[in-house]
Amino acid sequence: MDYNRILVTAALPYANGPVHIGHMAGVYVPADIYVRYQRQQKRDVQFVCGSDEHGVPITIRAMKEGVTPQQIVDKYHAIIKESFEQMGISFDIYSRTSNKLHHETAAGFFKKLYDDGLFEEKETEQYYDEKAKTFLADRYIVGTCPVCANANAYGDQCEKCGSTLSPEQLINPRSALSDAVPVKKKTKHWYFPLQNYEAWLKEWIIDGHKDWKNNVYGQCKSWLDSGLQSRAMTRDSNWGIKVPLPEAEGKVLYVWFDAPIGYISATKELTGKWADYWCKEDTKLVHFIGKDNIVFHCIIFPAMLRAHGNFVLPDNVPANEFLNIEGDKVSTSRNWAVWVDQYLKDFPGSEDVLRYVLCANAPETKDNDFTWKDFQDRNNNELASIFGNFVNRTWVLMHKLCGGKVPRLHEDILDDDDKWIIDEIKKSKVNIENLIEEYKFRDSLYEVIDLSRKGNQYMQKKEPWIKAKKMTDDGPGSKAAQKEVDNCLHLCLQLTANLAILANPFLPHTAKKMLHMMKVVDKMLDWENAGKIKLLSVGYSLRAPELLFKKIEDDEIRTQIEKLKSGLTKKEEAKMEPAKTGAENQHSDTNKPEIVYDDFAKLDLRVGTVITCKKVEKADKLLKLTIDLGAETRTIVSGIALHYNSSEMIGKQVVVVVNLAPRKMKGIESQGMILTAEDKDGKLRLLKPEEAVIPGSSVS
Ligand code: B3M
Ligand code: ZN
Repeated sequence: MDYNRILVTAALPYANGPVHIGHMAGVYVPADIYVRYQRQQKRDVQFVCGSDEHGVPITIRAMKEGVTPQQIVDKYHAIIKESFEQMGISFDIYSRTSNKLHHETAAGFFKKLYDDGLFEEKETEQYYDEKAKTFLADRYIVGTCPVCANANAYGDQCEKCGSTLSPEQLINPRSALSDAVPVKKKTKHWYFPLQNYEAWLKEWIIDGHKDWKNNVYGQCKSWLDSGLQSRAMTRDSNWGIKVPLPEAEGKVLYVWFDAPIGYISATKELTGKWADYWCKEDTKLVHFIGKDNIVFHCIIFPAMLRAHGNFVLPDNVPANEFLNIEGDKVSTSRNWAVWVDQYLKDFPGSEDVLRYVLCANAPETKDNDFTWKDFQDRNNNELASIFGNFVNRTWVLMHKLCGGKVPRLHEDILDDDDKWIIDEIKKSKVNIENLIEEYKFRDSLYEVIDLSRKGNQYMQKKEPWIKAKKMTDDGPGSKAAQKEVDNCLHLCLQLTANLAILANPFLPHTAKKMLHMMKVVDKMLDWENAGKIKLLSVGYSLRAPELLFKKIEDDEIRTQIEKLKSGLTKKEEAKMEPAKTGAENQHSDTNKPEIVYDDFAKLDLRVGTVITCKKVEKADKLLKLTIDLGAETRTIVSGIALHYNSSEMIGKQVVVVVNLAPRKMKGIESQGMILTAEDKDGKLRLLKPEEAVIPGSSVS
């Protein structure tokens, strides 16, 4: 299908805190690269985003800061917007879901589905806080995690072990608002029957979108394979968009119902032609998101759009995985994060360095790690030493040997090296555009740097500074030498102009500086100019060189690492230490009290062999295994589904704690626990004997 316009959306960040580099790497930098490239292609593209200002994340934050939700969203909306602007994330609109237009649009959307009879009304029992006189959303209920015994697990998730939970599973639940023991109370809600769209979704995604990234397609498939269910689209709360029904006092739209409609409202706010982008079949709709948003963008929102009718569906949802920091998961509660607003204060003028590092290291196919050392290395060894150095050498030599003007290209003496570099420029353009169209931003950025590397190689081979010595002789060689110097610098200058075009999607601030040095207008950045070697006219005088990238010193990096650690408690810092030396398991907990042998001997650990293994339905992280323990077989539910798939588990030997009291998970009784260790990427790895042993062998 040929498209006539492109609508790009980037996930609406919750206005409950500043954005960190994980958000940037996963969503906003790739989206911006894509959009800038499309604009250079002169395609009709709009880029919409805004703050997500509803839902529990906002009210929780307000509670923590002791202010109103409105104060929270006003504060963080401004901070986030500013960070995006400074980082050069070039939204056509950055809106917010508290806008009147959005409230009307989302409520209208709900009303249409309601009027069409597409919701199910259900009365259920939910936790209620009698002290605070309010129903408690999952996040407002805390209690002990049934999986890892963390005393502060939330009603929807345990942040310590990552298990997905429901409030009923928590041991000793209590209200996060008042500490009261919650009671069950009846409440009515409107449910969207996703199962009615299952057959259609299967056809649309499983058959129709094999082109989506593996991580996206795989997650969708696993959701669809385990069957869809009705999902409540309303909540008991007074913060959000009021449910537009007279009997719905005290109820608001579920934040994941209203937030994606925010893309539509933002487009409405942006242009009177919003319906072209949302309703015409020849629109290419692309959602840039992080992996935790996949189900909402690939299943729930498309089903909503389909139910409503008259909307286009996403052509692609290039979701990224997560970016860890210094070997550990980003955690806003532990302040283990690099905040963009802070970065911009500490490294003014280095927006492109961060864009570069985040793209070069983007978690496109798996979780990836950001380290300050890698940041420094990439800046110093790639941006400064390769890209910056090439441009700077070209400029200095052109001023010294060609009077500050673009020299002629003498076609009669073009040699193989000249032809090679001309060819490389052309090839890079084609490679970069193909890779960007396929959402492979890391690889495309690599091509940009590689082209500048080739520029350096070319110049090194040509050695214009040596030839320049002959230019000062009066002999017959002087003219020939000048011609060779002219050709080398002519081509290096044309290469620089090409680099500005090709680098612009990734490094827009740098491209702008390069345009200034070349004294050319923005128009030169049109993509159709890339690959050409007649961008700068002969005789045109150019400005003095500007420093594109400066080296980052060790102490700047040290300061950042200290800053990162300063947010941690002493206990957490002690835990981090081994990671820095690389000596031991970085997560080893040095804080558990000493035990005597008898304590250890209480554990009955045995080696077993996995006989069957199946994914637990409606649980992202759980696998159900049957394990041969020699004298018996046992059923064990283990939270390793994100790290092992069921087929690869079969036949593996594992270490099992067999005398652990059984407990139910998702309705299945788990009769023991499998031991794992976490590797540096946060992946769980099984513990197993070095060589196979007889099932049932005890571990001591
Ligand atoms: N605010 C979740 C998030 O920030 C949510 C995205 C909404 S996109 C419509 O991860
Ligand atoms: Zn837990």
